[in-house]
Amino acid sequence: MSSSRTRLDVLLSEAARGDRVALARLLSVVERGGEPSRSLAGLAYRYEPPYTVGLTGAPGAGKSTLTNRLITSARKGWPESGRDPEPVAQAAVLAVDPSSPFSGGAILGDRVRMQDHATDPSVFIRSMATRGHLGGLALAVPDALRVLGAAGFPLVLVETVGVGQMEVEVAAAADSTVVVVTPGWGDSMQANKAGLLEVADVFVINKADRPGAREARRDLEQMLDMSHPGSWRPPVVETVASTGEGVDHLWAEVSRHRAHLRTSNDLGRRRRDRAAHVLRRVVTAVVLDQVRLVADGEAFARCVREVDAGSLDPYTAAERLLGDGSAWGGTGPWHPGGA
Ligand SMILES: Nc1nc2c(ncn2[C@@H]2O[C@H](COP(=O)(O)OP(=O)(O)OP(=O)(O)O)[C@@H](O)[C@H]2O)c(=O)[nH]1
Ligand SMILES: [Mg+2]
Repeated sequence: MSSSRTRLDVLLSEAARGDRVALARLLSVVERGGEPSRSLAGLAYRYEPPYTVGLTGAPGAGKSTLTNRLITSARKGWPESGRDPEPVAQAAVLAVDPSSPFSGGAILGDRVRMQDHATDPSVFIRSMATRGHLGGLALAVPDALRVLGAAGFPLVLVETVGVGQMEVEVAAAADSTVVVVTPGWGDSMQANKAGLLEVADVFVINKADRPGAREARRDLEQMLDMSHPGSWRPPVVETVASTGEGVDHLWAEVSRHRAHLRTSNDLGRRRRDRAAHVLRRVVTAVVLDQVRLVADGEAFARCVREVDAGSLDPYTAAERLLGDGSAWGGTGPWHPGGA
């Protein structure tokens, strides 16, 4: 075991014993990417991932306020496990902003909104940005979840700002995905309604104290009527996160979804699909890296000159560059335009 890996191993056991500084360090390793984050993945992926609840929605929809309340409900335990559910010993919150590489502003705002738990040692709150992780947040978030799992967190809430494709992808790294909308949401999310519908396991109409909640519900139910009739129809829950109204009900629906995933075997299938998705992304990122390496080389420059001079066509040139497969780890000859 290399020395950096030993150091990570030590940090991981410290984090598992409740050392929050060690845990924060490990998540910084994930964010920074590179060799250390690969070593860390080698350790963290051996552990069971935490149960992950994703919350996504437009900026200002009330996700952080809702997350803050949801932790309180969640700590009481999973309602579907009986009348006196076992409390969830500790929970973590990851706040992710895919639109910005640095989330300093978001950290501050989220800390304020989640201050109910700021001094609670069994709640860990952290903003995530990517500074160098290969594949960006789409890979950094799953890695961070594994680190939290290895540190012994049974439950993680992931708040993602935004409703674009990237945000939806980050949200889809969750076991249960909660899509947060507000009254009058329809117009602002026209572009990606289909994407949201695809990932939502539970819909929340937050700010239900404002006019238009009933119309928003009608809109959502209509959309759900027209979409695929799977075995799980996403429930629509109304909440007022600022007062906490409806939040226990929301948690009960999340819990019901978790029970559904378990009894239908969908949890295993989802996690396998996600592993395939993550692996595809890693392979893509590695291949692109190799392409960059080839394109920066002297042989490539020589080929460019020859193609430019008309003494070589680009296909033969590519074959020459990749032909013996050495650039791909010796996996055999490359054939342009065919499998
Ligand atoms: N009226 C009303 N206001 C709410 C409700 N929930 C949250 N707010 C307010 O809405 C504002 C935004 O709430 P946040 O929780 O920061 O929303 P967010 O979705 O996390 O925002 P970003 O992380 O910036 O995307 C705050 O001023 C909250 O107090 C609600 O149910 N009703
Ligand atoms: Mg927020």
